[in-house]
Amino acid sequence: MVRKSIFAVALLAVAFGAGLFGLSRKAPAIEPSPKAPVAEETVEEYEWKGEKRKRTIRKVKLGGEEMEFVKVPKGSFLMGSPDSDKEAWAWEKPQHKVTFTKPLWVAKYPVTKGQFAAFAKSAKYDTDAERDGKGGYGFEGPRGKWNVQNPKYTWKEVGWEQSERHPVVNVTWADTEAFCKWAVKDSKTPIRLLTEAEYEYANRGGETTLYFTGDKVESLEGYANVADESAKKKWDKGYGGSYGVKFDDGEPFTSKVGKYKPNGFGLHDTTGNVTSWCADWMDGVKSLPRGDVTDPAPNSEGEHKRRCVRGGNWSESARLFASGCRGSWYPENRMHHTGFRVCFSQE
Ligand SMILES: [Ca+2]
Repeated sequence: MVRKSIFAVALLAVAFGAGLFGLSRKAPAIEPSPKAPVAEETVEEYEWKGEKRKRTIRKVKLGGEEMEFVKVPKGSFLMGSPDSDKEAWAWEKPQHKVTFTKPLWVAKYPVTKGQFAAFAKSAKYDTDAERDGKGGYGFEGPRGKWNVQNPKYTWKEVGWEQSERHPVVNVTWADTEAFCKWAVKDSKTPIRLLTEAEYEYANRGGETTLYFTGDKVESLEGYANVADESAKKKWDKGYGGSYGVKFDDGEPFTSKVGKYKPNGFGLHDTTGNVTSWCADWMDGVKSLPRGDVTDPAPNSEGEHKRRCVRGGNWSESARLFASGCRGSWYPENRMHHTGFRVCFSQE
């Protein structure tokens, strides 16, 4: 199922997308955005390739705990893969300039199992995998099949040990939407999924290389949880063998968020660990927009069959970690390698 990822374009019309909040500001009489409490900002140091940098953090109270958001500066970047990249898919081109006119607060990590548990408990929410009886995907070890669908697999159980700090998986797009709606209400902050343009901008962290760490996949060592040597030892034959990246990141499956070093903007796990659902629709094989765009809304074109995903995960390797790589799943897909990250726009 993973490999069926048909990659395509897509854009907009998500109930809680950037477009809606943009609209809300222009027409507050219709549905005003929630008034977020003034969150305290703190500055902390992190290291990017040996250089000391500072990131501004807002801690938003959510489900009785705090979720950290990092201020991603406004700015422009070249979205997509360059023509010189012959391995890139056609739908990653043409490269075009995207400009964001406001900073974006992006969660420092993907949503964790603990954060999702707080939501499920508070909202009395059962995920699609729990409700429809089909379940999600899991690993049947000790050296078994890595990709098995079974009703017993849900966000709670995946066949390997998960702590509260592991990223939540086995969630559908609708599950992420339910989480965001709850989060908006609970935190009074317009929390939502990232658009794919926002995701790529945040993931690149100001870099223009193929991967956010460099032009070679090995540059991700220490920065990302990928299909690596440790995965090869754990998985059944036929997967991981010729597929894995040639370093050992110590994690055959998902890993606790923040285990690896952050990117240039100070965000962790933007590549690898879990693939992230994005707000856009992405149907068929389409190219990226031609020409420059500013503050693009999530794509709403196409047949609305598939939602965009970004970032690559613990079960994938090489090209799928390229910052310009675009993928999509059916919104009802629930997989043990896909979770989500949230953000909110600068008020
Ligand atoms: Ca790994």
